[in-house]
Amino acid sequence: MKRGTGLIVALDEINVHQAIELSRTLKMADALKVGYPFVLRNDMGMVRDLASRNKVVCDFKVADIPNTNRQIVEEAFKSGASAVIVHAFTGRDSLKQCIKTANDFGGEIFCIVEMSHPGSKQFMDKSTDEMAKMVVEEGAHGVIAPGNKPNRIRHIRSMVGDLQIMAPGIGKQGGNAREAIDAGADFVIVGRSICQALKPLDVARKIVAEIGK
Ligand code: O7M
Repeated sequence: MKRGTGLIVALDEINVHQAIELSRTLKMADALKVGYPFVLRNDMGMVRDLASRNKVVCDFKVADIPNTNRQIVEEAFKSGASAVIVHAFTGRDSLKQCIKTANDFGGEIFCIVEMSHPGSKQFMDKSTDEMAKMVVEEGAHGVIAPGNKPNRIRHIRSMVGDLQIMAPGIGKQGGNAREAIDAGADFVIVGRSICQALKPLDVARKIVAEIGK
């Protein structure tokens, strides 16, 4: 993904009108991230609409057998996504298929290797290193690392070399954009702190200024 301001806005918990308005207002964002809350509440047509104005990252946390993964990733890219987020824990064959499909469309795959919520420790964090190693070996474009755990971003950066890192968990989950970038993230993903603000543009500008410090 092309890095401009380093801000990606997660369009969660908003309706279709707010999404359209935000997509027009938040032009400084490098991308808008849409996931299940957004797509289930609206439809994939809205993704197409957003993708005509902004770069869109489809956060479908793809985690299935290769054949099903292929279909999900295809639909995302057909709708104009620039990147799709997939889980790494389903293993090498599932990941390989996602990357192959992305390459067919000229799109990018970002893999989750650790998460920002406490439950990540229970199973996922135990396999972060193995997953990060596989992601590099298979040629994914980047990873998702917890933005509220700078030490973990630093560690994941040391594992993935120059792959891009997107870091969610900023603001509402306690993370700080500047600290996440300093620790090695290329992008921060911010949802509620921007989308639920009375003045989303002001908050977005403040975060972009923090990133740029
Ligand atoms: O800023 P928030 O907390 O309102 O939103 C954060 C967004 O990032 C929201 O869309 C989450 O689903 C997502 N996210 C995390 O919060 N933590 C993770 O570990 C991973 C993600 C994510 O985007 O995964 C791809």
